[in-house]
Amino acid sequence: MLPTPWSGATRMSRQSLASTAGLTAAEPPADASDAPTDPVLRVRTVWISDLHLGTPGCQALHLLAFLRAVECETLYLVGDIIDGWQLRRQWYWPQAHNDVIQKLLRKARKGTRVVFVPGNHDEFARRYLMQNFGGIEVVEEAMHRTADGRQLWVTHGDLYDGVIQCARWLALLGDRAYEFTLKLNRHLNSVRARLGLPYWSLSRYLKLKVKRAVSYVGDFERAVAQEARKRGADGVVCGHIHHAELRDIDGVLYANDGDWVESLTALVEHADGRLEVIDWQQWRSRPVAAGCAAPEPVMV
Ligand SMILES: [Mn+2]
Repeated sequence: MLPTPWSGATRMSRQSLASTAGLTAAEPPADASDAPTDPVLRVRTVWISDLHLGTPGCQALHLLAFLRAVECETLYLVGDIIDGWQLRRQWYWPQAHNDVIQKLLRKARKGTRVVFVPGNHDEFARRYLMQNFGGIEVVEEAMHRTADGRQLWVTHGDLYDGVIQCARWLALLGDRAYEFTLKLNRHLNSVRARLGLPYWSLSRYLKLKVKRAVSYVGDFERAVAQEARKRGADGVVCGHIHHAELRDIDGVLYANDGDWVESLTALVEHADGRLEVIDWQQWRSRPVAAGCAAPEPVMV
């Protein structure tokens, strides 16, 4: 007899809600012997961003698995949750994307504090700041206090992105261009071959792009860290550049929760205030007995 895939997570959810006093580190359930092997990640806080629901790129099934496995007191949705830019061009909304929304609403209903900080792709939500949708708070930015007393400023980050700030049209173009590039690349070389042209080195072109991208990422990280310091925060939690990270930048903690398009990552705060980047692919395949931490956790 097989248990339903996530019955374990549901049972644990009730248990931990009943004993959230300190949300102590994960303990095996009393009936561990016959419990399904699905892991449960019990933490104080979770930050996820850049889900890009409404696009084919969104890894909704992995995201659902993560949302089912994780339990927290507070869940921050750090922007680019629903991709309004792409939905306006073409409607794409499969069942799994609906399921993600339902899961988020359900968490809010069941007692998780869910806070939505809109990003640039879901900037339409910025019209509804300070409102509440089915228990989900919509705020422009947030200040989170960790269990060990640190103040973390929570923002999507696009407002500190030079490209987006200086030329919105360029950013929109860039988003579209990225999609096109993927399609174009497939056809490009067959066309060139037909025209009798030699193979064009895509890799050389990309290397050049990456070099520029590295300095772009560095600029972005420094800009948000500086802004956090201005606000008197000890650190910043953001998303936007689809690259999970946890490190110190000139005495300010820079935390990026990554994305659910490519990297499938989240940022979590443990009961004691410790922060960790969860790589979902790695985490779900780790041995269950190992407790809460990922195999090689990055912690600050
Ligand atoms: Mn963004």
